[in-house]
Amino acid sequence: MANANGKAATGVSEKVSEKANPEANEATEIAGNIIYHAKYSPHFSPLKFGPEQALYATAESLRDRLIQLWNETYLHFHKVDPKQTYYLSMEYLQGRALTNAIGNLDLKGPYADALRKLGYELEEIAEQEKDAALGNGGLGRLASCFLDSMATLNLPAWGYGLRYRHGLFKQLITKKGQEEVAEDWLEKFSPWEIVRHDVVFPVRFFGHVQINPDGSRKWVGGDVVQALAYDVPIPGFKTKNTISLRLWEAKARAEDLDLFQFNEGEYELAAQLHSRAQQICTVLYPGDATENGKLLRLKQQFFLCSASLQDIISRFNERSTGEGSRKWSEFPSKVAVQMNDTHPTLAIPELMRLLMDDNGLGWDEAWDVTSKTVAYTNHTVLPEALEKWSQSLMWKLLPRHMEIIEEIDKRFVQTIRSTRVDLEDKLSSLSILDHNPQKPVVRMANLCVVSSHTVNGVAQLHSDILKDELFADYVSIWPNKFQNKTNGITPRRWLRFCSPELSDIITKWLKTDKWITDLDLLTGLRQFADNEELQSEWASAKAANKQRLAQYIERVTGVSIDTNSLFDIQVKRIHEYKRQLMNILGVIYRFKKLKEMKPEERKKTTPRTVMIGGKAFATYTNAKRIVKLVNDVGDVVNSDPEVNEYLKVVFVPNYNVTVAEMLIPGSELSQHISTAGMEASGTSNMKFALNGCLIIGTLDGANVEIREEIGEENFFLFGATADQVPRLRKEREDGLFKPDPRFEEAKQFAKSGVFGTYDYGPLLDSLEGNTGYGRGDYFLVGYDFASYMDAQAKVDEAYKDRKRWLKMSIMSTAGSGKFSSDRTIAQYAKEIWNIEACPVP
Ligand code: F58
Repeated sequence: MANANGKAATGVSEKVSEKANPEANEATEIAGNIIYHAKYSPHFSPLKFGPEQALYATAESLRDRLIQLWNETYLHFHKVDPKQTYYLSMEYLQGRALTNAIGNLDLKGPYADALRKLGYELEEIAEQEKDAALGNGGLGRLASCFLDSMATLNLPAWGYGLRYRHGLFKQLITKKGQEEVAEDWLEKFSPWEIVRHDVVFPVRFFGHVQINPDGSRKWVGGDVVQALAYDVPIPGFKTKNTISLRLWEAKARAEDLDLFQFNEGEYELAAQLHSRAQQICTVLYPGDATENGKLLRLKQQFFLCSASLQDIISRFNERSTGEGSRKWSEFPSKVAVQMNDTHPTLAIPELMRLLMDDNGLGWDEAWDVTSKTVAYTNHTVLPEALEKWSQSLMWKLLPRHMEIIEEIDKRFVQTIRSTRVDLEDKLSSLSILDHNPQKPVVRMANLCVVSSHTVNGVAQLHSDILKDELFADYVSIWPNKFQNKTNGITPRRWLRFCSPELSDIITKWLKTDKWITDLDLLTGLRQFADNEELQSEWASAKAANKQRLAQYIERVTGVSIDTNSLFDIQVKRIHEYKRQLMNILGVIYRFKKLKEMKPEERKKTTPRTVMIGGKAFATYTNAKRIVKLVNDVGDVVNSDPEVNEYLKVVFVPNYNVTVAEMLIPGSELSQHISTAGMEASGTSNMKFALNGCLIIGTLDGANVEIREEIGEENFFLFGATADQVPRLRKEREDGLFKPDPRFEEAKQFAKSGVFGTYDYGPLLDSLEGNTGYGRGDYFLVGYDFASYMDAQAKVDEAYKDRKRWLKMSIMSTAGSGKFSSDRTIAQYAKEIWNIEACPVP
């Protein structure tokens, strides 16, 4: 390397000599270890030590330590042999790992100094990292927050997922609106993962069931691919415990390449299995509009379940060496499997199959083990999101599993028939198999409920809806199976690391930083909410975060925003039930009114910057139209010289974890405005509230609990309640709905052509009429619009009173303690998994 001790091209401040030192704690040693990696774990030609090279070398220096901690943790778990939890999830939205690892290992100062010696700022290097987006939205991010809490709470736990080569698409905003581009987090490589060449399991697809002379059954034939493990270390905060997110990659074996065919020039044919194996982990959530797409998604789900369970079983058996083999009946006292939604449901029949066909257990024994091991978390009540797989597809891909599912269903139906005659007429909806002749399907949620020992919702309201509506009949069968576990977020990533300024103020006023792992301590801020000194420190931290955000917005959109305006943010997946359309219609109305005002009237208004961001599913047409509308409104409003001092509208492109870490600390108002009863929980609402951002929202999901915790006077509430929604929909159908004139005015204005030539007719038509597909305002935008606008007016008033606003902001943070994922995970551990902390000494 021309100049290993720093930036070759730009020069370096200090001479640092390379030295391998995985245990380095102090800046000079760390710098030496970084340079060692730049030199001896090279991924680039040796001439340059630019920011990118510095990132990889820095990450590798941390990885050394993480590997060491992981090994210690693994050995300790092996020795103590506690019950362990295995979290099965098709999604993890990990985001970047560098700042988080440095922060959790409590090495920020030394790493910043080390990099400075090498001529870099830590922040600059952190910026180089790609955002690992192996998930769609809230469900995936929840899984990642949970891993952080499991590690921090020293719980013996593992995350299992898939190593998608391309995570969630990158969103480009063009004249046409959203365009999707393949994401490239592995294009170079990920410095965090450790490939485990000794952890490989075969996973079969297709084939048939062979019946042996003794009556036992065996799944044979078909394609067999290999699942290879990659471990991503997950450090806990200020603890040695470092757990693992094990991601599976699909591979074919060398012998699966048909050399004869290859040499005949039949390259594709020769490598068929290789290419089919490769497809499995190519993308997150392959489009499932086609039969091929459905097959691939189902393959992904099974691949995750089969590989993970084989690994879990092998670990269970590993412990029996020397002590005689372990009894299968002990399995549930050593293993808890949590299914993150229905996506890993196939874990149920796969565990049954492995126990019966590979390990010789009888049905009753296998069922007892399985049903005491698995638990299911539901994340949605939207009927279109409840997974149903075609029976014929399942028979084709997983013939043995379909036999098992049929048997589970048959036994369940028999039990109900013999014990609950009153439920006879409910059986058609309670059974797992739906034999509807048009389209026979397997109802995955029903399979989960029937087979799991525990089923939980993700916020109190959502869990109540599950119990009272979706799963009400099951509750009458198993009253104790259903629980609530209100979601949470990790305070490390979502406050300590993304807003160090605000964190330092909190620590100063609470006189301790223990709140980082005991978030309820934030209530201690309440007593100071009126304190002028705290308020002024709070305001300057917020101002700094707003400044940083404004620079970011200008860089990515070219729009310059006023840091004195109210920063109003709505970021989440674009979905009609989340009602970004209501937000933008509100903005349109505001714009129209501003246009109509005299200049001196405008001066009396509260200036706002409305930021909206989120990805629309590639084939979700109305969601994409909403993205286009927001962008078009922004173009017009932002270039209007009369108005743009008082209103700016920005579509924040490519919303992801990293962008969230920039937006949330700089937010002052955030919108969580779903139709009541439709958002299971929401988790960004918690992140915003924790960062002292006020919420305008409906009584939906976790908003209800956030409002309870922070106080109703600190929450801008509006809208119908969940229990009113069915009646309001009925009234609409009956033609009884009378719209607020502001709503009509906003829609008319949107249609008038002021925002360009794009045809918004089809989008806005969803708000018209009383019935019909895609019409009749199913999400009640019209009904809620009036109270929404009234609440917005209250926001404008409150913002004018700076002291009042700051007090509300402090009260938001102070009341957010409940929403730590540490609390959520402690509840899962105690009330569902029955596992205990196992701290590495
Ligand atoms: C989300 N679900 C809920 N699903 O919508 C949200 O209210 C909740 O806070 C969060 O889970 C965590 O519990 C969610 O993100 C998905 O992304 C599905 C993934 C598979 C395809 C369909 C969407």
